[in-house]
Amino acid sequence: DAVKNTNISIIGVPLPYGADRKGVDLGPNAIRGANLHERLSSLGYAIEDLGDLRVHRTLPPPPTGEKLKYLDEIVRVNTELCSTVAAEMGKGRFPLVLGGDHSIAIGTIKGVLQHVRRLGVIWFDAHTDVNTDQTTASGNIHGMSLAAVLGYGHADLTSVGGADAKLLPENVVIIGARSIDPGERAFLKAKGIKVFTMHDIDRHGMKQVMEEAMDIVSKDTDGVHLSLDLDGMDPWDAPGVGTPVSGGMSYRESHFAMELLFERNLLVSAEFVEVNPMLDQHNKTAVAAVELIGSAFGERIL
Ligand code: 4U7
Ligand code: MN
Ligand code: MN
Ligand code: MN
Repeated sequence: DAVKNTNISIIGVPLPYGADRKGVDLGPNAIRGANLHERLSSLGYAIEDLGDLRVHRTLPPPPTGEKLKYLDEIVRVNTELCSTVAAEMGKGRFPLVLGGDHSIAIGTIKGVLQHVRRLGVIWFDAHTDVNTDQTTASGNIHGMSLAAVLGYGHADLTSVGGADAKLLPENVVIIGARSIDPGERAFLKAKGIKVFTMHDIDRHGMKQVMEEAMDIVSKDTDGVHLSLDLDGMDPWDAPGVGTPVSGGMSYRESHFAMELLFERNLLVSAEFVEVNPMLDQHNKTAVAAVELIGSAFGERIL
């Protein structure tokens, strides 16, 4: 009745380029500042904080209409993240990655895949992040990361950590979606990816949604990764995100989901992304991230 691995390696990735929005690079330190270490230590985990990966601070703005903005730097950072995550898992440690924008899921997941070939993924998000260079309207790579780890999109993105390491669509579930682009809708349908939308959460409740989701991601897999975009929560509770969408998961719904996840003991790795302190109110979103992490690692009300 605990996360199997009690040795956690924290990896900060202050990457803003996938969102093309200033401030999300400050996410890792905002999360640390909301007492991440203390929360995990008091739960009995042994923490090692590896600090932040190096990200170039000054890059020229991409040309207008660019379909893959800041591709080279995003690929460079994700490649480094992939090796870092793989190395920590090689030491038997649990990688806890702090974003940064959601493009970092590419490096995290590709790194985890080096150790857990049959990997399940729970993708908490208002969005589904399955655009490709062919379908994107924004050119923002944080909207393409799930497609990339499934093996679709620009070759520079899909080949991070090796093109043949990829997720299978039947091992992925998306929870909390309420903003899906037309090209993404077609992709999700074609690949048969299970999406629990906000409508499904309203209709069936978080308990049933999480039970079904965990059944799916644990079937024929050897571990589960949690990729949690804070914009999955309602902007009332998590205002510090670059692409807020109304009607999200409530404070309790999202906590309850994490508590249920802990009970099933499935996680081998996790990342919390898209915290933007420049858009936040009183560090509310970073605090929410730390509270969700606490619940996912075993914190209980009583
Ligand atoms: B996030 C969007 F068009 N789909 O591609 C896009 F709505 O990681 C948003 O979930 C992507 O925050 C959001 O730009 C990416 C848009
Ligand atoms: Mn999102
Ligand atoms: Mn996302
Ligand atoms: Mn976002």
